[in-house]
Amino acid sequence: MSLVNDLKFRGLIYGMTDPDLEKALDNEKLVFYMGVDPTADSLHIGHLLACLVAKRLENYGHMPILVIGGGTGLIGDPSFKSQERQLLSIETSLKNAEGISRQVRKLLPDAKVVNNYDWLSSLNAIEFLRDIGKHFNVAYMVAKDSVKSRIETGLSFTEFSYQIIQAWDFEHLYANHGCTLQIGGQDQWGNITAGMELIRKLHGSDAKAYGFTFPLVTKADGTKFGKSDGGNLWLDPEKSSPYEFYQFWINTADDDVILRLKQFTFLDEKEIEDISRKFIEAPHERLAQKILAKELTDLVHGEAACLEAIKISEALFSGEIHTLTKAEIAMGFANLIDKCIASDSSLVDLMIDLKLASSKREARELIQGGAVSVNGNKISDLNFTVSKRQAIEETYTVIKKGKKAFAIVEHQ
Ligand code: 629
Repeated sequence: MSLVNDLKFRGLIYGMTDPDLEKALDNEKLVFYMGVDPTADSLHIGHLLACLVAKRLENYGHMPILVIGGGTGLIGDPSFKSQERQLLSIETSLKNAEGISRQVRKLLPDAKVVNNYDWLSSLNAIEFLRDIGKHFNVAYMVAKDSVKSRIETGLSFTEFSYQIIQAWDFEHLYANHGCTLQIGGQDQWGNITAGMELIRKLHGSDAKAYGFTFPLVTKADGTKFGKSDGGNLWLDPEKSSPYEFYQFWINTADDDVILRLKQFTFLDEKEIEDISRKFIEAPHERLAQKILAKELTDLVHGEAACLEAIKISEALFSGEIHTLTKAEIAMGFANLIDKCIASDSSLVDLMIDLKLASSKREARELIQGGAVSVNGNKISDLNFTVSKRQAIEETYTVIKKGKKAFAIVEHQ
C-alpha cells in the first residue's frame, strides 16, 4: 500500500497544504520535521501519535528532523489555547528539553534531533523585526483560527509572535537542512502555513514547502482522550507506570478500539481486519484491546515491562495475587496503598478500617459467604489474623472483596 493510502486508511490525514503533496509523499524522499515544546519533562500520549506519524513517513523513506522547542517553549504557543501561558524559566525549558529528547530518540532512533534554542537564542530584536517581521501582515496573523478567539479574551505580543518564531524555524530548516515538509496536529495548521509563507517570501514564489496535519484524537463518548485518573498519561515510566499505561489501552471503549489500532499500531490493514472480525464475534474477550495494549506497551516501555504489566493485570483479574512480587504490587496498586499497620490485626476489623465493610456483622457475613480473600486465598475463618509474617515479601497484604474491590495494607 502507498504511504498516502496507508495514512488515509488510518484516518491520519486532516489537512494538506497542496494537492501535489500526495504525489511527493508517494514518489519522493522528503526531509520533514515536527516540533515539540518542552512544557513538561516528558512526552504524553498526544505526542506519541505525532511521533508515530513521523515514524510512518520514515518507514516509507522520508527523513525526519525533530525540533525540540527549547526556544519556542520560552514563548508559549497560543494555538487554540484559551489562556495566556505561565512563562517557563530557561533552566526548566532546557532541563525538560533533555528529558524529551531522550524519549524522542528512543521512539525515532534515526531522526535528527535539534533544539531551536540553538538558533533562536541569538536572534536580536532589530534583526527579528527587520528581516522576519517585515514579511508578516498583521491582518493575516490576527485572522488565523488558532488565535482568533484570543484577540478578544487577551493575547500578549509575546504569544502573538509565536507563529513568526515557528515560521522562522521552518525557514531555517528549509535553508540549512533541505527540509520541505512540516507535520503536526490540526492545531498546528496556522503555524505551519506561516512558515510556508516566510519560505516563499525569502526564497521566491516557486520555493516548494509543504504542510500536513493529522486530526487530534477524539473519543466516541465525547470525553477527552489521553487522561488517566484525571491527569495526562505520560511516556516516562516514573510519571505513569507501565502498568498504568497498559491499563489505559486495555480500557479503550469498544467503539474506539479498532480506530486506535489503525492510528497507533503498525499492524497492517489485513491484520487489523482480522482482529476486527474476531473482535466483533466475541467482544467480551477484548482481543482488540489486548493487542492494542500489548503493542503499545511493548513499543514504549519494552518487552520486559510489558510482560510485567500483563502479569499484574492478569493476577488482579484472576485474584492470584500470590504470584506477584512486592514491586509488582506496588505498581499495580499504586493508588490503593494508603494504610500502613505496625501490628497484626483481625481481618474483620481491618475490613471496616479499609471500608470493605460497614460493620463487623457485614464483614463476618462476607467472610462466611466466601466473598473475601487474602493474598489470593479465600478465607472462611472469622478469626483470621492479618500478619506481617504471611504478607507478600513481609510487606503487603492484599484483601479482595467480591470480584472487583481491593484494599492493600502495607506492614511496617
Ligand atoms: C517549534 C515548536 C517548531 C515547530 C513546532 C513547535 C511546537 C508546536 C506545538 N506542538 C505541540 C506541543 O509541543 O505546540 N508549536 O505539545 C504538539 N506537538 C505534536 C502535535 C500536536 C501539537 O508537539 O503537532 O498537534 C499534538 O498532537 O499540539 O518549529
